[in-house]
Amino acid sequence: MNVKNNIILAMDLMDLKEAEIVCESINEYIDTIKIGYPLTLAEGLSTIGFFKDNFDYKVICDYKVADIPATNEKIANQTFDAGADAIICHGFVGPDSVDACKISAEEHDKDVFLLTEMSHPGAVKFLQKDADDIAKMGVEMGITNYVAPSTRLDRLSEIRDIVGKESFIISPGVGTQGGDPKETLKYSNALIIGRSIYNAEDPKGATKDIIDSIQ
Ligand code: O7E
Repeated sequence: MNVKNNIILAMDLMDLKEAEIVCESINEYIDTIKIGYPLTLAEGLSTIGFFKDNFDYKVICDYKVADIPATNEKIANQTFDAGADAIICHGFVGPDSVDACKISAEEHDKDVFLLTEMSHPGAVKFLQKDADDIAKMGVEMGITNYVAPSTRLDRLSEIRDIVGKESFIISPGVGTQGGDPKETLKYSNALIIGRSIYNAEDPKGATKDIIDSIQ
């Protein structure tokens, strides 16, 4: 996936009008957006089409799909039928569940991202110890898109080593959660950034500052 300026906007505002205002202000810098449960539950699945029709964005649906294969398949099919370009699924549920999302993505000619280790402190308790194996599973399954944290560069670097330099890694945790944009891009292909942009007094200026800092 090509991501303009290596920045994916994590749009977790829960009002579509407010989201639209932010997107309009930073439109020249952004061509890829990640939406998740906050906005989808507040405004509906049609938000996917809204961003595609009005901004021509690539839309990554962060539904962290983590169910049995039959249910994952239904969730992924609904998401792609609504126009998503990619879906994010959890890896801890195992290969059969991940495969259901992968097959759905292939049938729709879209992408699947595998979430390895998460960026928040609590991820250290359970998820971290299995994250390398999740990444290895992804490689064995032929998955080429991954999510790994910007908040722990040693872990991000290790996951990069496992998935290889040809894989595409996107990293949340920059800014508000403490991750550094430039350091993260030593290992990652794109940054997922939410609050540092959409909560900024001047989202356009905040985005420009991040872009300047990574050049
Ligand atoms: O901290 P922010 O505001 O910049 O937002 C980060 C976004 O990335 C937010 O939507 C959050 O749900 C998501 N995220 C993490 O913060 N940490 C993770 O480990 C994983 C994600 C995520 O996006 O998962 C799938 C990519």
